[in-house]
Amino acid sequence: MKEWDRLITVEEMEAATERLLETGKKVGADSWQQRVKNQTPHCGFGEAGTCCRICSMGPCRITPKAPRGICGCDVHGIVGRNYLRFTAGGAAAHSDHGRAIAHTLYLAKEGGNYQVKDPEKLKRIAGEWGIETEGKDIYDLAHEVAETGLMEYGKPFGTQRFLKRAPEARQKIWEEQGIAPRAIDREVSQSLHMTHMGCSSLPEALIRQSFRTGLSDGWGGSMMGTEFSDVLFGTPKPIDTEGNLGVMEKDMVNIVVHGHDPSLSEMVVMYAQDPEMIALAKEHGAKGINVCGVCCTANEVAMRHGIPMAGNFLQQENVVLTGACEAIVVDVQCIFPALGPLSKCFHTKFITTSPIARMPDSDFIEFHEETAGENAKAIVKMAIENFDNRNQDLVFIPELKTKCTVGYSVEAIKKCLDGVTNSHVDELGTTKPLIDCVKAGVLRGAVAMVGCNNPKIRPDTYHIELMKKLLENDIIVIVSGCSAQAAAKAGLLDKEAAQYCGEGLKRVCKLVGIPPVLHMGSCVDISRMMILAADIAKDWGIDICQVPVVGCAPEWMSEKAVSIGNYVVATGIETFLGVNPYTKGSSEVEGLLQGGVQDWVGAKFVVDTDLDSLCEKMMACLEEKRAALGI
Ligand code: XCC
Ligand code: SF4
Repeated sequence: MKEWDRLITVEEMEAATERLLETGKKVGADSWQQRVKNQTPHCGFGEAGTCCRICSMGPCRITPKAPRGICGCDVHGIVGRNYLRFTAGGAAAHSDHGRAIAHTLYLAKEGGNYQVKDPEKLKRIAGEWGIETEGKDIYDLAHEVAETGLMEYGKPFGTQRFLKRAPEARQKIWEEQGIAPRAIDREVSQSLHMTHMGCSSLPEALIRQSFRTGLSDGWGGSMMGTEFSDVLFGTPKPIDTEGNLGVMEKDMVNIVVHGHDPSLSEMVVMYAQDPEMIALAKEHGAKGINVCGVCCTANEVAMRHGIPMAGNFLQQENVVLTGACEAIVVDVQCIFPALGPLSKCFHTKFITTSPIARMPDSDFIEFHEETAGENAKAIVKMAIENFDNRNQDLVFIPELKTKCTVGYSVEAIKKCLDGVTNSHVDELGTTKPLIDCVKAGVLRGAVAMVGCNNPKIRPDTYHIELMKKLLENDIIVIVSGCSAQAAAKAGLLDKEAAQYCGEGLKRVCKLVGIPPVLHMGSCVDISRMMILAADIAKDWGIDICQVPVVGCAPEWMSEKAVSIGNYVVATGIETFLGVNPYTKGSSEVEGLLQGGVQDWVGAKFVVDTDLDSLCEKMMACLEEKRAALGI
């Protein structure tokens, strides 16, 4: 065994949390740790997915004595419908985020709050979509591409434009299986229709629609979210930053950005760097302004500006518990309503900004693209003025801090690879050197580690322990979302972490100059992973399901994660889950998701709540794929 001595351990993080919870007790704060206790044990029907409340004859709960609901629906129909609704919720959230970004792109203008930072990428997308670029003003083009993107949500005919990015074999599978996604809103809406009382109760139909809806997210809404964010804010390139709670600064105004949509956080970051604002902070006795991030927003601003990452999902209360958070500014998704009452126990301002995420006990500053500058300035100012109210006696910032290199977009990864081999093929680069490493066995394969924290799993342990095991076995890891932040907090995004890898991966990291865990961004950026997998398959001349790559969401919790799981599997990538998606109650639904769908798309879900066996199964799957390729 290697000595993972440079890493911050889960035990150290837990000790820090314990200390923070003591502060919490002093001020009478509630915590998720306490609420988990209050909620345990969970409802068995809910956990198995066997409770139906989609009509008011119910709720109907399936037991051996009552095997059907009042309408006669059996357990498989109920579990399948619940699963599809779960998926639809996730796809709706992700894709609505994508829509907001498309809308921001539509409003971009020369000299405005939002500008086109990556015109090349914009032109490339226009080219893919058959939009004329010659002689067009870049902002006219931005409007046209944004409008075309917005139409992807509701167009009456055809399938998602980005599907063409997949290898042809994959596109054919989607067509033949009837899961090529049409307009995004249509898939979400059809999912709700199919699960209305008295519609679908056939597991196969419900799972197919789950896949199609998921695909409309991964290859539709999320992909637009990612691509348009790159156009507006720049395509990420490797950049150094820091992770874990120690990134908060004792003597500065701390503004924590949390949520998902970079339209808000980009502006907050910009105004926090404004000399006028810094001067104001100094007037209030602070040394300056420190912006740091939580959840996916952290990933977005870390990748583009090197803003430090304070933590992931289950650490969101901790940032307030430090007593040093002047404002926690949120947009949408994964925000604990608990932040309202918690912030009231401190001087912290809990600032909500989106009509989509309204919460009690918050200051609501509605954020509009048109007035983004003023809104952001007001937020930063509010935080600065609040520095006066900080109670220094309550301040405790754990001394946990790591070095991280983040920002590995597909473009950046290819560029790194190009640098080594001088194999510069075209402007977009190639994945061939990576493929050669995999073929030669220097790398055994890749794992895309994604998703959230969930109190059902000791926070971050599965993410971190799985990554360590994989690295030791020469398996490169790409990460996004809260998994990326687990890696950041531990120190796995540090290039120095290469020392812990197997010999092959260590060599690759040194040669290419990368950390062994590559930060690919936020959760919508799992679309980057899809593009990478597609490009590898195309460069290799095989379909995605043959590539030695698997997906893993060991601590997932959100509906979005289920939507993601569906599109990752439907893209042909075997997906390993450490938490069951409320399907235990139906042998038919489980049979399909964890077996039958293999015949549709060449991949399936593997659910295993045991860390070691989850890891072994992943590695075995990669080895099977290698064997099938004869490598
Ligand atoms: Fe949310 Fe995206 Fe999950 Fe983290 S990983 S808890 S979904 S912030 Ni998406
Ligand atoms: Fe019960 Fe059927 Fe109504 Fe569901 S749809 S609550 S199973 S009667």
